[in-house]
Amino acid sequence: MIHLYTDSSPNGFKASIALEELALPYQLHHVRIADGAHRQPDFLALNPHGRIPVIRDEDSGITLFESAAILLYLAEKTGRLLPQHPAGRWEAIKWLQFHASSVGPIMGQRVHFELFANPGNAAAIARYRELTEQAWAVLDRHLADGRPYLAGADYSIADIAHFGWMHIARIVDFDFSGHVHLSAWHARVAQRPAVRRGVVLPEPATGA
Ligand SMILES: N[C@@H](CCC(=O)N[C@@H](CS)C(=O)NCC(=O)O)C(=O)O
Repeated sequence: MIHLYTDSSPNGFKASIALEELALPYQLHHVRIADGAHRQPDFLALNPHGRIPVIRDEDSGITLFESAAILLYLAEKTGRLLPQHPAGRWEAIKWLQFHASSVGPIMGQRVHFELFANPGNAAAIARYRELTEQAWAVLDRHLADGRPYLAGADYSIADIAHFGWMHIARIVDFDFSGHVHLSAWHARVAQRPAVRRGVVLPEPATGA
C-alpha cells in the first residue's frame, strides 16, 4: 500500500494524478497546509523541508518527497508513464527536470508575488511574468511540430508534472492562450479521466 500525503495544490496534483493514472491502491492523508499541518513533527519526519507531496510505500519501505522523484519512482515501480526505449525515456526525464527546475518554482513565485505578496512588489511581478512567459514559449515551440505529448507520442510523467502547474495557471487566470500548442496540449491532458480525478484530491479542490 502506498500512502500519499498531500493537499489540494499544484505539486500535490502531480502525485494524485500519477496514482490515479496507474490505478495503484493508495491511502490519501490530507496535510492541511492552511492549518500548519506541514510544520508538525510527524510530517517533518517524512519531509524535513515541510512540503507536500510525500509518498510512503509500505511494500518497499521507501519514503519520498519532491514531486519529480515521486513521479520517477511510480513510473519505475510500474513500468508505465515513462517510455521504455532510451531516447524516449530520456526525453521524458529531460522535460520532467525542466519542469522541476525551470517551470514549477518560477510559477510558484509568480503566484506568490501576483496573488499573495503584501506589500506588492512590481519588479518581482514583472520578473516572474517574464520568466513564466519564456518557459511557456519553450514548451509551445517544443509542441509546435505536432507531437501530442512532451516526450513525443507517449503521455508520460513529464506531462503530469507540467500539468500540475498549468492547471493552476488556468484557475488563477495566468493567460497562456497565446501559446496555442501549449493550450492544445493542456486541453488534451485535462480531458483524461485520471487527471480529472487527480485534480480534485484531496477535497475541497482548488477550483478544479
Ligand atoms: N519542489 C517541491 C515543491 C513542493 C511544494 O512547494 N509544495 C507546496 C504545495 S504545492 C507546499 O508544500 N507548500 C507549503 C509551504 O510552502 O509552506 C516538489 O516538487 O515537490
